[in-house]
Amino acid sequence: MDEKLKQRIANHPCYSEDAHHHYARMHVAVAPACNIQCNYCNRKYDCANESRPGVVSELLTPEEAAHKVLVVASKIPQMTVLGIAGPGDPLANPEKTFRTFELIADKAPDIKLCLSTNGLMLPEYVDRIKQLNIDHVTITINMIDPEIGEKIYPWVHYNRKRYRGIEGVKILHEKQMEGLQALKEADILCKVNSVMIPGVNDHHLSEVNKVIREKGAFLHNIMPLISAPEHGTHFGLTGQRGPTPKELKEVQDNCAGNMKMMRHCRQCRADAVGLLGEDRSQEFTKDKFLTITPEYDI
Ligand code: CLF
Ligand code: SF4
Repeated sequence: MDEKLKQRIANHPCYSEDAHHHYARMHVAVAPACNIQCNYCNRKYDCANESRPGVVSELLTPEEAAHKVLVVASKIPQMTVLGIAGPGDPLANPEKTFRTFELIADKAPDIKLCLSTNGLMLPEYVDRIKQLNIDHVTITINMIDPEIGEKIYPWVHYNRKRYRGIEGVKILHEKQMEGLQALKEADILCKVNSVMIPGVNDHHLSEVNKVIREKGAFLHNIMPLISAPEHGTHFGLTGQRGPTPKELKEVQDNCAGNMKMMRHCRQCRADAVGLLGEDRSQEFTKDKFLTITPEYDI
């Protein structure tokens, strides 16, 4: 890896395995809406593309979010990255998401900005992402074959219309590929998350890996499906299981010869705060951070 690239990931705990021991990230939950349906998601909870399902995050306005970032930065100096990852899809809430990034770029310019999306609206926003100097974008790509996608996504909402079944999946797939390409052209680092769903896309993920590698993704994070009936997701209710640790490792190992794999993901909350694997979100709930330090009021 060249020096410049090393610098770009040096203090990002998700993009650099070394960094995750020393640097913290935080998420702000400003993006409630979503434009697709994943069978592993129940909208009452955080976006399971990047987050632990079954967790409800406290929604913030962009101003509250910026306030929170300043408070957390003052208490946790190792906090280097601010991510927006839900609880829905950040790019299905573009005003809220970009307003938050703008405020933070203005008030705390040293903090790296990070974004996670299902990719449907990505081609439309790559220029804006570049302008705001957001150098890390995650796309969740679970398939490159719409027939497999049909088992994962019942519908996609695009341009004010709902597309069911394979028609919707084809749009999603196209936009994900376009988005990935556009990130590459804009020289923005891209991580791809794939949720491993046994019997659905487990054997397909090596093909996903091949395509995203060819298109220039920097890192691949294969995450296990977490499916519990009490979360009320389609997969949870139909008894779809997640992979065993051994099955997950086998798929990751299979792809590892080809590109850099992320293996230290902790499937965070949409309002996570702290080192990966450490959950300090309860120290910074709205009632706490808004009253403790009113001087950060935006
Ligand atoms: Fe957040 Fe995601 Fe950015 Fe990291 S998390 S938006 S890339 S700053 Fe990291 Fe958490 Fe795994 Fe995500 S451990 S769920 S990969
Ligand atoms: Fe849920 Fe995220 Fe999928 Fe939207 S993209 S349906 S919030 S898991």
